[in-house]
Amino acid sequence: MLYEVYISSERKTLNLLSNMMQYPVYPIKLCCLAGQVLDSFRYVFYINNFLYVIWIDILLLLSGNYGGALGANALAKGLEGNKSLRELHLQGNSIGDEGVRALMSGLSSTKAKLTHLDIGNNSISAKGAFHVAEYVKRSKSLFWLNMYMNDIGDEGAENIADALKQNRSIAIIDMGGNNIHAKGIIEIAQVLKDNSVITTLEIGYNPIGPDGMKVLSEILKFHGNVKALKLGWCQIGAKGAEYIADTLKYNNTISILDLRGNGLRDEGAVCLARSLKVVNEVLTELDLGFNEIRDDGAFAIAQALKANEDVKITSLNLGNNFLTKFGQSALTDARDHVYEMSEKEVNIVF
Ligand SMILES: *[C@@H]1O[C@H](CO)[C@@H](O)[C@H](O)[C@H]1NC(C)=O
Ligand SMILES: *[C@@H]1O[C@H](CO)[C@@H](O)[C@H](O)[C@H]1NC(C)=O
Ligand SMILES: CC(=O)N[C@H]1CO[C@H](CO)[C@@H](O)[C@@H]1O
Ligand SMILES: CC(=O)N[C@H]1CO[C@H](CO)[C@@H](O)[C@@H]1O
Repeated sequence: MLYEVYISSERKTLNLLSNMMQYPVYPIKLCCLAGQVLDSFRYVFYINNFLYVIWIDILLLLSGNYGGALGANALAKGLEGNKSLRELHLQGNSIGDEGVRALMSGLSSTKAKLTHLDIGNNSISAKGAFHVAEYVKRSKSLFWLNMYMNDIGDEGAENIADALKQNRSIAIIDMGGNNIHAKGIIEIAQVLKDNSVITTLEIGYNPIGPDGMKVLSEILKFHGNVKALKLGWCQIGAKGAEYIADTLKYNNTISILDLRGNGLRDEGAVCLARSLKVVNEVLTELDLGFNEIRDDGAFAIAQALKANEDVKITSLNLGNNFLTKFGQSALTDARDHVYEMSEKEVNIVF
């Protein structure tokens, strides 16, 4: 197994090393064999007969190295008792449910204050999600959790939701591509009723459908502090667009909204345009790529941009839709109009 290791820039040894070598040496990125670091999360080496010990801050197991359950076990053992590690990136290493159980157990007993954990693409099912949830409940430092491209399903989502209700350190969470349906997303949505810490929620590539979108939208109307909401390829359709468009009319915090690949069509685009017309001072980036939107949808959005002096959008993606040159020039006109009226630049892609 090959690990990429990033080393603390704070340690005395590094300063020493820096002096020795007459140039700043950090942040250092080393590639080394697993065995060299796994036992203690230190990296030991000699320069000019001096022994250097460096504590490891960020560990990244290169994707596709096949860490497997065994690798995760070894890693878990190394974790126990160590304080230096801050970030663990293990995406794409076939860790599986058994491996993740060992790993979470190691993380639970380590003194390290882990802030970033990436276990994306690791064949983790609801069983594994249970162990992740148990760890999340106990962690006081975890800020960023990435579980994309596993298969935790609705049951796993419920476990994670349960953990997020109990503990409030995670601000950025990615559960994209986990076969989560409306049932699971409703559990996650409930968390937001009483959580102002989560600011980025990525749930793309989950078939939440209009029903999931409805509940999430209702809750986001009055609750939570989500600034980036990523819902690409969630099968929400025009109906789902109507729900989220309605939410945007209320006071909320959503600044980045990704609705790519949701079959919104003109109908959905018109709903969103209606909201853009009356509000939204917060929304700055709207991504509507891959949505079968035609000229009518583009006209509606162009009109909304012209009509709303307070609109704060700086980036609007309508790429990979069905616009002709008529829809495109309406959008270009709207962009020029906004610039003339307010000197605000809107970057429109089609
Ligand atoms: C997922 O991980 C496997 C190795 O386990 C790798 O071959 C594959 O490319 C990864 N997929 C993505 C999209 O990263
Ligand atoms: C909406 O937000 C503004 C500014 O944050 C605040 O003054 C206003 O009271 C809020 N309105 C509602 C209905 O929450
Ligand atoms: C800094 C720290 O906690 N270091 C410990 C890491 O783990 C080894 C054994 O696995 C201990 O000997 C170190 O003291
Ligand atoms: C940051 C935070 O909320 N930490 C809490 C996580 O949950 C444990 C157990 O419920 C608490 O002890 C922590 O204070």
